[in-house]
Amino acid sequence: MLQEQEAHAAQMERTFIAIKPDGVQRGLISEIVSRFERKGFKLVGIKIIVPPKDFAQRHYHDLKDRPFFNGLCNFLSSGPVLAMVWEGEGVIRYGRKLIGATDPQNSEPGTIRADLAVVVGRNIIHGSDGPETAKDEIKLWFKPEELVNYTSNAEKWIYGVN
Ligand code: IDP
Ligand code: MG
Repeated sequence: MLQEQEAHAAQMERTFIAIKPDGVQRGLISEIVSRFERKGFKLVGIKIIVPPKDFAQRHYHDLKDRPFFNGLCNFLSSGPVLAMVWEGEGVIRYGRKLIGATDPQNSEPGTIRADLAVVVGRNIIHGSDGPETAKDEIKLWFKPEELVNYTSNAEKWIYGVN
């Protein structure tokens, strides 16, 4: 039993997920949050903010040489963004699966972008693409005290570990 608990604890991860201004304006918050929640992932941080342009540039710094970088940063800072941290086993990789491919035209049906968006420049949601980016993005968007550590009553049913 202890081994199971340790294995479970070792696989626990956190990822940064954000609903971009298009998703917020289109009233898709509850639809998107519910997909992560029903899956069994745990919400440990959430806030709504309009990120300043320089903050958007920091968030997307990896893309600074791409032709769409300026438009992308203008867009991210054009309205409210719902910033979240989700926790769970494999949540970084599986979160990306729930989100779907970057271009909604190529995302698999059933994914958030396929079901709810049409073009790459308005693909409604962001998710960290790996453990390092997850760590950096969580640190950029949230202060440590804004993240909540708690045990959900559902966890033993989700993971089969007490
Ligand atoms: P990701 O959001 O799936 O991780 P990235 O390649 O990291 O995709 O790109 C970040 C964001 O930049 C995308 O979600 C999308 O909004 C935007 N983007 C990516 N490629 C293009 C493009 O070719 N034209 C316009 N916007 C793009
Ligand atoms: Mg990315």
